Amino acid sequence: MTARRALISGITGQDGSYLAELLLARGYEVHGIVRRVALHDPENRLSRLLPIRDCLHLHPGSLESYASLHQVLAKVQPHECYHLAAQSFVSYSFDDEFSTLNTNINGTHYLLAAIKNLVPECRFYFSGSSEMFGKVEQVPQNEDTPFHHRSSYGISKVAGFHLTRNYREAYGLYACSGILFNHESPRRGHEFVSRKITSGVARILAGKADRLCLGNLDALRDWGHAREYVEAMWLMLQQPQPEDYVVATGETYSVRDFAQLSFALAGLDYRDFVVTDPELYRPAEVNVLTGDATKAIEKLGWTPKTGFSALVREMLEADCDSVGIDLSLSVPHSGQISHPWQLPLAGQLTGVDGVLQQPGF
Ligand code: G4F
Repeated sequence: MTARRALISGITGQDGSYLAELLLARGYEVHGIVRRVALHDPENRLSRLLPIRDCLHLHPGSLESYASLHQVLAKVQPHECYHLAAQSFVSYSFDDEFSTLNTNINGTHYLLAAIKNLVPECRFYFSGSSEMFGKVEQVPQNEDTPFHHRSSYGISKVAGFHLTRNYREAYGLYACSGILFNHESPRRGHEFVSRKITSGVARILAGKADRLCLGNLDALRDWGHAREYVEAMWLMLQQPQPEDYVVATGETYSVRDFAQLSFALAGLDYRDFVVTDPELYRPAEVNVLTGDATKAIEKLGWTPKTGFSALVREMLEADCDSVGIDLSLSVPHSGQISHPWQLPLAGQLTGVDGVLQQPGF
């Protein structure tokens, strides 16, 4: 039997690399769309893929060019297409709305159109985002929660979500969106707050920095592990019918919680090192996100496994390793959803309204 072919846009990123590993393990022939320049600079631009590089088929292409995407689709003829590529840094979308909107909306539209024209049987996954809920109109957020985006990034994701739904309804494509809440890992880009914090703590421990500048410490996020979230993507494309799903842990913590725990695990007090910089605040903030993944849990059989403290610890350990520090952590490691208030922290971790958060499900 010939292997199923999967095509991933954004294969070089955090999610793309985990998804490629998952698909290879499941026997897929895995293809990825990458910028041409990446093929000439693999050490830097394909760094997350280096261990599996020889098992992948990489094709040059750009979200800004319909012709290039058409060419790749025509050549690969995939059974499944995972569209993960985007300008995904919310802050940047305030600096350049035009490129975020153009790249993200057109890229999604081009891929959908090429699939419709060339391989209409191909199953399509779109990476939606909890940023679509923005100024939330309901807590927790599920598939029925109205969108109230707060950035051009959020607008671009809402547009991609509606394009995906429209291609499903108008042209009969098997096309669905995952509405993914924040998901992190040691492979997270350094521009995102989680990695900025854990790599910042590692640099402080290594004597390479003496402070960490952050923006809004009170923003609340629902943080899960990226490796588990890509499993939900795959499950979405294995169902009898295409549908949209929220993917989240149901637990919410603040940026301050993240910093407090990271520093505490390193034996430090975040208040001695964290400096807030008004320049890092966003013109329109998403204050709180909490996902309700009941539908994914019940219909896909997906469950979040890594809790907040295990996630922070894994990221911190990896960043410490990379600066040559062996962080001998004394706190217990269950690997399951765990509750940071069980950890020996200097202060208490607080969630919405200052109340310790309970699991959402
Ligand atoms: O880590 P962040 O930049 O992630 P954000 O904006 O929540 O978006 C991430 O998750 C979305 C899913 O919900 C994805 F769609 C999106 O692509 C991305 O992966 O910021 C998290 C929070 C924000 O409230 C921000 O204001 O942290 C706050 N923050 C405080 N100081 C900071 C900083 N964010 C960054 N990046 N850098 C700071 O210094």
